[in-house]
Amino acid sequence: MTHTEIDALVKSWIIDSATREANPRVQHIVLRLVGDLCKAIEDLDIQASEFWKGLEYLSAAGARNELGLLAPGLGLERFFDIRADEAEAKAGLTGGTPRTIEGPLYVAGAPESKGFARLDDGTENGPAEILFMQGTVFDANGKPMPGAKVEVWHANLLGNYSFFDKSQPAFNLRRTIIADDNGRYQFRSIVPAGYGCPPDGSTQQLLDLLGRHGRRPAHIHFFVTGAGHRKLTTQINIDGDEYLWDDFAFASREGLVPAIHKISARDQLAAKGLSQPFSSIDFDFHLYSETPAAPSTEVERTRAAA
Ligand code: MBD
Ligand code: FE
Repeated sequence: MTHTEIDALVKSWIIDSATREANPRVQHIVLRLVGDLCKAIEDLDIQASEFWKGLEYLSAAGARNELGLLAPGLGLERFFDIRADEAEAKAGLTGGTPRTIEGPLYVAGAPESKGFARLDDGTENGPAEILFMQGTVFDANGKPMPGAKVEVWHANLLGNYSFFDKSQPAFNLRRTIIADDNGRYQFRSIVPAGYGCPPDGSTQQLLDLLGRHGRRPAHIHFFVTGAGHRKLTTQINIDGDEYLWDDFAFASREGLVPAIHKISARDQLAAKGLSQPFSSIDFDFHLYSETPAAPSTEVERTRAAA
């Protein structure tokens, strides 16, 4: 069939068959997606068995709750970031901290504290490198933002996230820190390890067929919010990771790889009450003012809550 014939046929199925009031946005999107799929079936001569294999794949991925992992693995979550960047550039917003994807592993409701939090429960103290990370949240005018909210979450030494990994205590390596009177935040944690897709899962199954790995470099996630400002969703990467520029989720960005310093001077250890060296990262967040000129950065999606 020609594409024109396909368009007419799909319109008859999706639009002309309506007998009741429809949601026009849903009609528009479904028309487009079904039409594009039929054209792909035609152009690529996709066989019925291949089509059903694809549906079964998506069913299995959904049943395993892996669609939120598949999306970044196919670059789709990154694509929304590229578009959000374009929208902000068009609205004249520049100079803020780069965004990068949320990923599927945020959990709402982490314990909240002012200025400082310790994220780890100490159980990985032996093999782990202690990490202190600190900085200032700045508003759109470059002024510190007391009261800004820094939500932080990251993996443990096995690359696993609490809540999804039931062997960790609730909210391990997850906290909400309210910036202090100087707009400063600081936390103590451990330097995380990189993440790997479940080897027996749906996402890895497809990655294997694509000849790809399912690894992410070690990283730390953030939501940063402040009154009158656009929500920032971002991550920092741990410099030196072998996957730093080879992330299966395409989330590494210039500007999100801060220097990580090894601190071993006696007085600096003493100041932290430590007897072993630790790593330190300084990283500031720069937010944009809320504006109707660019779509909201508040993404509605179902998130876990513990
Ligand atoms: C992660 O930790 C993550 O951040 C993403 C985007 C995908 C899988 C695991
Ligand atoms: Fe992650």
